Amino acid sequence: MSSESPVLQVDLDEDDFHITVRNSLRRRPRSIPPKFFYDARGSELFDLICTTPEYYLTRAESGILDEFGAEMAGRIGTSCVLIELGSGSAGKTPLLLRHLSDQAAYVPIDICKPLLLPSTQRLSTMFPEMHMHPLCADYTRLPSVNLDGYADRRRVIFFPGSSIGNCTPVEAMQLLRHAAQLVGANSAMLIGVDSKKSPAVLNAAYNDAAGYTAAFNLNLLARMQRELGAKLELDGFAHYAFYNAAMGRIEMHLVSRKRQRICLDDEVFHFDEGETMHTENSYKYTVHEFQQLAWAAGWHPKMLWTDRDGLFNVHYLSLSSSEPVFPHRQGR
Ligand code: AVJ
Repeated sequence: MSSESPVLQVDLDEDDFHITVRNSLRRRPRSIPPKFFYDARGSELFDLICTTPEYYLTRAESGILDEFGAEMAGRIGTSCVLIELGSGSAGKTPLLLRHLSDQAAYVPIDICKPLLLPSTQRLSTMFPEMHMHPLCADYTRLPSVNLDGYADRRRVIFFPGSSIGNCTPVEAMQLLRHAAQLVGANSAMLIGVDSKKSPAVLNAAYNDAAGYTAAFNLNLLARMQRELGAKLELDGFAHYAFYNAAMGRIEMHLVSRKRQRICLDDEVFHFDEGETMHTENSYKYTVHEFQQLAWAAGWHPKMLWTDRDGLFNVHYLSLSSSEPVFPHRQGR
């Protein structure tokens, strides 16, 4: 937003964490959606994960955006309204924004309120003429985005980081379908997707030697203590992440190291030794698999950029079938 600071809109359900944790502790097997990782501490830990040598995703995608950002801007249109899902600290976003015009607008959507305003303000300083409208919301619940005043601009969803991997393929298709309805005819999407590769590389990426991924996973329990007053022993649980090749996904769990209990409100929940709470899936897709999924959701894959080592893909999808298809580009 030129000269004024961006106004943060908030559209969050404050009870969501409490109700979800209670319901998931009552069920077996136990699982909690990964969106709850991202309180202030969790978002900070995620940024640290992105700096580790093992977590190749961020480096590969940043490399693609750095090399091909200008081409991407050409595809999406330099005066678009760019809606970023799960913008977080938006470290990679300038690599795209620097190729857009001052007429473009930027709508970052993130669930972590303490992060959203400072990260938008940082971008505002870098691109002072660009209109910015931060929205604090849970993008898995498809918030409505007010785009009055931008009726004539092309709407483009920017969904980097392979966050789509948190969804099952069926959920991913539904999310892509709903996103299409949200932005409407002629819109487009730039979406980052991690590819299938050797289990050794994948397992290392989710078990970094510095222990940030473990801390990120365990922070979910610490958050239950802090925000919900849950009584539990943090040391009683361990980080567990592995590539499930049959499902094509990384699974993260919190494993109970012994027989123990968690108390929430007045309810007691028992854990056997070895029992887990499933905290995240991170699906990996070949180019073909993801393009099939996009097609099934009503999007037309029109272009694709890959890093030199073939670790990561950024897909350009359009809702208009008449747009030409461009050749695949691979990094140097
Ligand atoms: C933000 C969902 C893409 O699955 O790689 C990183 C989150 N979890 N390390 C991913 C994550 C553990 C990340 N996404």
